[in-house]
Amino acid sequence: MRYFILAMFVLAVPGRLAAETGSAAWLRYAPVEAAVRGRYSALPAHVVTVGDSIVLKTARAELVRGVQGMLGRTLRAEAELPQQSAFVLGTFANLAPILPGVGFPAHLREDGFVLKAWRLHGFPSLLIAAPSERGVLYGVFALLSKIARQQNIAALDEVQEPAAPLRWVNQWDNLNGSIERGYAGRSIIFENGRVREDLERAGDYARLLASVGINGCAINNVNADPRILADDFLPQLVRVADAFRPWGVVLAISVDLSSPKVIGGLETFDPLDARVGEWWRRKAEEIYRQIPDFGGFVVKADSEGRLGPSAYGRTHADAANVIARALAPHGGVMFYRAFVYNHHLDWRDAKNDRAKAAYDNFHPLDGQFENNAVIQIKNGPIDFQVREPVSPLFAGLRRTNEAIELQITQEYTGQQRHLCFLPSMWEEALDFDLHADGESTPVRDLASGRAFHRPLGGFVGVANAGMDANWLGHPLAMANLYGFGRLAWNPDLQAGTIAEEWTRLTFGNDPVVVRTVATILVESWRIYESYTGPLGAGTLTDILGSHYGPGIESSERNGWGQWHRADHEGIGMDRTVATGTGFVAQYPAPVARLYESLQTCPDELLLFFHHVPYTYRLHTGKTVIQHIYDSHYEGAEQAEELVRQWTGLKGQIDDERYEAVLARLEYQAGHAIVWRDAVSNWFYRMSGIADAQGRVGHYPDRMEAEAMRLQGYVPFDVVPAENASGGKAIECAGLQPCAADFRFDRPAGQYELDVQYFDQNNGASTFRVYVDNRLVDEWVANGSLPATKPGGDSSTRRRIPGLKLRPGDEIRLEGIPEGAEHAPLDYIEFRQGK
Ligand code: GCV
Repeated sequence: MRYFILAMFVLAVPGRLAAETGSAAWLRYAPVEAAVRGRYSALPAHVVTVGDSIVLKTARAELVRGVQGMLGRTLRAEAELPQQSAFVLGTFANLAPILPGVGFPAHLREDGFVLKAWRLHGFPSLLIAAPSERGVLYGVFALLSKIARQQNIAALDEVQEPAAPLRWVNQWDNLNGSIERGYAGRSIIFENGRVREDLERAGDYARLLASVGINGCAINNVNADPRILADDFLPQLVRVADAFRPWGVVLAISVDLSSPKVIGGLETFDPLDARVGEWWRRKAEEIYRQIPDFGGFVVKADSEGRLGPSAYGRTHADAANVIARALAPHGGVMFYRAFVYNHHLDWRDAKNDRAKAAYDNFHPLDGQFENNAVIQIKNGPIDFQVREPVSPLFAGLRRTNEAIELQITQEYTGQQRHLCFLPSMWEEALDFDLHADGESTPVRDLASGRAFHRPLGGFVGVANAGMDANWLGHPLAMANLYGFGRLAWNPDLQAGTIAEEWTRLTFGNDPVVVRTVATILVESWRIYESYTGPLGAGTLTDILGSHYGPGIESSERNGWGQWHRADHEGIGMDRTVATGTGFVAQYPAPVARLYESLQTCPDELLLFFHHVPYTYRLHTGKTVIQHIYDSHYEGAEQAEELVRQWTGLKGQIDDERYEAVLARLEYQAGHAIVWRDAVSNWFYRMSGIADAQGRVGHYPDRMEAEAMRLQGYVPFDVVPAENASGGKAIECAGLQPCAADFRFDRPAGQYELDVQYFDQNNGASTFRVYVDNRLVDEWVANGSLPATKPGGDSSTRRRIPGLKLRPGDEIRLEGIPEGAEHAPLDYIEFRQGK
């Protein structure tokens, strides 16, 4: 009872915002504030849906739900057009005969919609009409979004249509329930080799996707398990399609090209063998019999160990077409990925270049693909790095459908532990003018099919949402999923507009909240870039492992081809025609000229296209090496600044989401320092050129753990050395608990103490900090970082604020190991006056 009273009290505290997990994402339908509610008082109280398809029913239910949530009014559903004002929902075909005067647009793309204020039988009404039922649903979501963002909808007369017909997400979910490059828990679709019994969350996901106009979802990893096409799997797929259907999201799957052999009982998967064609034809027929609105297949072939047409000396067009032909009679689409490259490239050959692979493989096949085949091209020629130029292949296919593949899941951009708002990057890629045929052809027009009048085209986002309540792990990462959908619908949108829209929907319309969150979002990509991947060198991460923490040398001397070629003299991949790999020649002439010349190549891509000495001066006047140092220091400071900006919102956002974001931003600020130190020390060691500002290698506020008095703890070398301060750390591998102590020898005062330790995922050590035997902090290192050993992935900061210290105080760190984690410690750092 006491708890109940306490709970009542907490709920009743005036102004306190109710806790939210983030599961509602941008579809919260939070009550509109009283001050603006009047704006919507004239909205109809009735809703009539003309037609009764499942999607129309969903549209009506969503409208009722949204209006109820935001305006506290229950719309009455009517069977016929009422003699009073109403929301009227329906397709043009159904509405035109009964609303003859309206005049719907004659040529609206499928999925477009009309929102129109109209006098119905003399009563002010609101029409939500579209060429397709899905368009009606999108119209409902658009209207509700306007109300949530407090827009005036009194005299609505708006027509919207998507830029491209295909707006899909891919999930890289494995049948066992794990997700490749997923950072938010287990799969919402699969569990233990089967489709989950409970698909409620899959349905909720489809609702989120539909709300931003996404109309297809390929549910399994492109490294596809052939079992997905086994006969006994189909009934399970039927259930997923059923969960998606009310939201107009078509189900698609990734398939393995060798399926006819591996699960089909044939001795071959040669795409030109008639038996193989027949196998795909029958398979497609069987699927469509049970899932008539099935979307199609995604294929990754001859890439990263996947089998492909090269096994039989066939082309990618042969492979794509045999499947496309099987899908065509049913209206299915065949997405064939251009991410084809040799990951055993000889790194000693300076002419080898992974960036050339997609164009080399697909450009010669232009015009040979079926009309329902779509080449799915990653935005950059390498692999979702923090900064890349756009793939030249976008301009290299004129008689072939294409789609741009963007990565929502932050594989190389902080894995949803760091904030990185990707629409800022995508906006630049989509706006980039490739000048195909000398005309203006921004990537958005090439990908959507507009530039070369292709029948199909579009946008694919690798989302990898998971079972975490907030879908993507970092509460602010959902802005990336939202932003992907918005850009797929309208690639002319600016990142700032998207950030603002998302913030209003996610956190409400308070101007300070909107300004702060939108600013944080918009700045975050450049901040992340500045401490992880300078001047187009690629994300300097552990290429061979997690793709998360720093791993500067991991890209070199192996066949993966993500080389930055840094040595003692200089850095960068020479991709010029004159002296390099010749990659630049894959771009249309005006773009090739821009990149070929050192004079015109933009600084931010310099090292992608050129190998230069560390002393080379950028357009900014700085040398490359000084830029590397400065950007890493500035980036780490800006990451700290994000924390400061966020804390200004305390009390203006519900505590649950406020704390969840704060924890991630604080972690990011600490890890940005790990990145900063690793990269700048590595380049200092490599170049031998000191930082003009004297920061690199000098840490006057630091006390190395190995320099303390150790009891039980033993120093060891961290590999690679730059991933720990001084290259060393201490661990407690023997008798426990262990301790490390020292006497404080700085001026008396108030200090903030940062303890840098390693948080592995194979143990949960306990750490305690004492000042003169007084316990001042204690924590358990039980995070879920992608690391089983001390290093750049696991290095983590614990901040202890407000410590009063005097010279002579004994500071003691105690570590109690657990599992394979030996309570490893790197250093502590003091900051005065905090
Ligand atoms: C699904 C990168 C990722 C892989 C991914 C691959 C792809 O290499 O690291 O996990 O595989 O891209 O896009 O196919």
